[in-house]
Amino acid sequence: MIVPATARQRARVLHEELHEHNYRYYVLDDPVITDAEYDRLLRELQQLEATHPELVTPDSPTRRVGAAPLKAFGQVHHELRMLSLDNAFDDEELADFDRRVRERLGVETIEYAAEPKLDGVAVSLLYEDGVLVRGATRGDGETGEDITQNVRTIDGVPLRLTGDGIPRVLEVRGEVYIPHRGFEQLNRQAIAQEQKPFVNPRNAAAGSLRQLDPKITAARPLEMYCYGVGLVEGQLPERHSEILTRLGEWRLRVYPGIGRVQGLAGCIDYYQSLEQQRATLAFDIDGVVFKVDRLDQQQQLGFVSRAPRWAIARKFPAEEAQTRVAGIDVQVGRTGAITPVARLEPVFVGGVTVTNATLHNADEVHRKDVRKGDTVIVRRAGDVIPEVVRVIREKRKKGARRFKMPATCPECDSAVERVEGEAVARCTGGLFCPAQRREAIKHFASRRAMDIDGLGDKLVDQLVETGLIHDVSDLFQLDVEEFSGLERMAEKSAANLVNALDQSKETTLERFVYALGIREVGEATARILAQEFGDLEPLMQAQVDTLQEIHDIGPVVAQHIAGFFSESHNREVIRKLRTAGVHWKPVATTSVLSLKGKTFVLTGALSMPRNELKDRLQAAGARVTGSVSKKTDYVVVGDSPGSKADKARELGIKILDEAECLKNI
Ligand code: D41
Repeated sequence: MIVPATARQRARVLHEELHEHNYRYYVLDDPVITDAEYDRLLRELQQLEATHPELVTPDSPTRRVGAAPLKAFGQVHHELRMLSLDNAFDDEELADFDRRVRERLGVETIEYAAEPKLDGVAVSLLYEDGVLVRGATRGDGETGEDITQNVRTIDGVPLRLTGDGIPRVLEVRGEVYIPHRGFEQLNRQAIAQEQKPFVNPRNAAAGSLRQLDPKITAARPLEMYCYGVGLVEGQLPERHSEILTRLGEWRLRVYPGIGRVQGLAGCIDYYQSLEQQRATLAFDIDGVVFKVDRLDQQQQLGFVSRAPRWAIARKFPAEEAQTRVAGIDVQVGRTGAITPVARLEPVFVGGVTVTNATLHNADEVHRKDVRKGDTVIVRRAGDVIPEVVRVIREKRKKGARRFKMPATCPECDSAVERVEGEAVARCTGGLFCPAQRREAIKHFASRRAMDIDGLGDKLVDQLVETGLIHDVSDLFQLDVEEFSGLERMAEKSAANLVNALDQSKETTLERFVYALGIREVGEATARILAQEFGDLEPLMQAQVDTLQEIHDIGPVVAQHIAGFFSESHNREVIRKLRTAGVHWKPVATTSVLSLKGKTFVLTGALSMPRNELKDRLQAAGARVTGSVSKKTDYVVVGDSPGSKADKARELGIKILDEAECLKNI
């Protein structure tokens, strides 16, 4: 059948438009049409192609999905070997690398291209006359698997390059990965469908590319950044950094923050700045790659065995490490919650030595099946508490016993209870339990509660152990002499402590309510209670029904609050605290504040400590939450904001910078 010229022309226009919108959406992150409009154009092209199959080309925007499942992957021989990267684990090794390069080339300073080392899967894309004709995994560097139909489903991978000077043959190499947000969503789905969640984004990316059915790959949130070229027939610039710029111009995705730096010092600066940004990046990176920028110098250097002499990966300190579980203890928290903790053989992870890792609760221990003596992978990300990721089952010794939650509290022998439907087991000892008492006092003294300077955890342990204090009100009865009798407590620090205790007596109602440590009453709830009741007496009198009527306070929390104040022991402690001089100004409950009821999210690096801005916003009646949703009114964005800013834009939420925000307070 002959295709009418009008249909052919229309198909061409649709190709152009769809490629353009795809590029704007997935590469530039700056779409100019709605998803619905995009779908309309795509459907129109699909219909045209259905009527006139001759119009279907391999680079048609309709060809991303639709290929039939394969029986097996074909093999791809890499014309030019895909090399691997040498590693440098500290600045000294990096300096050695730089020195070797300088000596071989006989020059004083080297210009390096610097780029993040993505933690994904290395992939090769082959373009002929600008059209994507093949995608392959790295494999052993020599032979990989043909995953053409899978890479086609990755929206950020152009099916056709656009622009000037595109080589006739261009092999592009890069890293396919799954960003954090996509990973979390993927695992939520997996759990909802009762499938095993992925261990980490890299495994998820690798698994997604290895699907024989491209429809499965298409449903995975894969992305790609290009880091270099392989086989080329045609002209390219003389520098690595300029080649990457050209790739970007032809609409391939290239990381926007690639640097060109001078010498070792420049490399170290770049490394440090990326390490700082690491937590705010939308994807996992495990280091920085430095490459001699000039291609003539690269050529001169050549490679040894499988790695080029002109490139090195400066790795971040490992966030995961292997160690052994010396034992599993349980810790009793402030509210009696019993948390199993793995005691580890000390191991250096993510820049610190780790000796304990939380196991969260009994279900978690059993799910991961962690046992005493096991070899485990521990992980430490940023400031979070280290955790056991998984057990290496092959290394388990015979006779290793499953963990059992103790039936009685290890601290006070009271019964341990687990309420139906709750994950947490609790000691029923209440303030009879020394562990709960200790933790309650630590909480009371903490910075965001009563802020008693100099009353650290170790000191509280001593005070409770020696019987000097029994509850928080006893703190205010101690004098310099009594404090200086304690271990590692000089008279000077004892005097400072008495002074700090004295100063802490002047507080606010919300801090005081928070400091009491009522179950599930965090800072936000304490603030609401202070604003609603204005002073402590009406709050202490409030019945469960009254409390429940308050917006944001549910039946469980209401029960905890009323329960706390109904206990004579608690009322007595409060009375003693007030007698000792703890006081606050009543809160004006009727005053209407400018930001009352508005929800804020803070993201990126601000010029003031984040908690300070949070305090000021809350003082003005605003709520400050951690994640962006439709209910968010404003997102305050600092330097290097992360995915929260993207999400705000996506949802059309108003974005303020710090200065604009302060003006509103
Ligand atoms: O981001 C990466 N993971 C990355 C990997 C990168 N930015 N650059 C790389 N450069 C190379 C050379 C220098 C050998 C072309 C690489 C890799 N290789 C690589 N990825 C997996 C194996 C090797």
